[in-house]
Amino acid sequence: MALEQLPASEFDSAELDDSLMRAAGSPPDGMVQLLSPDGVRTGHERYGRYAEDIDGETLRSFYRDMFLIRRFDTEATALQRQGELVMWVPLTGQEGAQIGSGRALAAQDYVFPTYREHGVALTRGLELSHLLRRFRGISHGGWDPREANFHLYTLVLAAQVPHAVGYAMGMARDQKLDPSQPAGATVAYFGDGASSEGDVHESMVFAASYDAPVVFFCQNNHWAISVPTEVQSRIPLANRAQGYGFPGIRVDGNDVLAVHAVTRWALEHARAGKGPVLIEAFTYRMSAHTTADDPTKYRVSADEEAWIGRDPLSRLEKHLRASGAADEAFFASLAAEGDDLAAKLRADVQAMEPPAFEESFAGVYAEPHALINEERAFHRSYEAGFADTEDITEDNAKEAGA
Ligand SMILES: Cc1ncc(C[n+]2csc(CCOP(=O)(O)OP(=O)(O)O)c2C)c(N)n1
Ligand SMILES: [Mg+2]
Repeated sequence: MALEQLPASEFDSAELDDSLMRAAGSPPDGMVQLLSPDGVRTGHERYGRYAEDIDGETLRSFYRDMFLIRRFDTEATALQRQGELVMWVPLTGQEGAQIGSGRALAAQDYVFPTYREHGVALTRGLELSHLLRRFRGISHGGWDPREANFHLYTLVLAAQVPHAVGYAMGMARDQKLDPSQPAGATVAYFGDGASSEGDVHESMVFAASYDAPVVFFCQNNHWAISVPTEVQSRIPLANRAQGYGFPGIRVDGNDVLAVHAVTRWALEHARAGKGPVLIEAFTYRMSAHTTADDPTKYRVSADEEAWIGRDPLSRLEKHLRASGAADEAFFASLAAEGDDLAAKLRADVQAMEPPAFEESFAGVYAEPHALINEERAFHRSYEAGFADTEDITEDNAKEAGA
């Protein structure tokens, strides 16, 4: 095909039907919101009561979490640019969706994240530098998922969603066997792009059939790398839940309070054995897909600027200042805390040691496994083949007169 015959862009939005654009891409009526972009707190007939007890102190702590994870994200991006990380996946813009939902979790709940859920990791108390181990290329995982009920990052789109359903079914059965244990639920995080994967649909059918205690939490950040949401769905993603027979809620993902309220409701619903819920958090990926991506190639800056006006941090800051819940000293001390966190993160990353040989093979199966034994033996002999490489390099250098 001659170059001039190629379309200017793979997905020309102008060619898409107007109603389709409205359905999937722009904020519709009926989206749950409890904090307007100007920082004004409002109510909601159904979900408002799930935020009634959120006072100034809790709102300050929501802000603190969002601020610190954004600072963490900025530092991780800088570390990648300086060659300390192989790649980084920024979360900027999605702090409200992640902190709001993460802070609704109970200790016994279990999270299945994608690769971008740094904010949720913070709410689970995960040591943040551990998130960077994989991106430094020194670990296949980086943490023990059982310690904070936070599964390893999953790079294969939607692969974690069936896991979340199966785990939820197991939790429900365990709880039946031992009713003294608190009922728990799982949360399956995935993106608007991943929502097109068969794994998500199979999971939803299965979860509905067995009333699994799972919350499907879709962050619609408008992009799957360079593909806009409009291409993934002709209807709002939350409406898909109806087809599976369980509730679907579209929430303003940049409103931490609204996200918190609907997630609390959904988790209660799931833990009570009433079955799954789909939450679509309507948000925006304000940064690149990863540090290997250049969004200027496929989206216009006017869109990015419009979303800056809906920033989850500045809307809560406006509310905290206007309501008198936080003063200048609060923001100043938080900025200092963020800088300390960034400095510690940098030091931790630079001090990271490569993993011990055995570690790469541990944790794949719960018990010893013949295949793993074979692979470990192969790699040991493979690495042994390089044993004299250093000497050879030194000899070559001597010969070359270095
Ligand atoms: C099964 C599979 N197909 C393709 C990819 C390549 N890929 C990585 S991220 C991505 C886009 C995902 O978009 P979305 O689900 O909206 O999540 P986001 O990155 O926006 O958080 C694609 C296509 C992959 N990792 N796994
Ligand atoms: Mg996306």
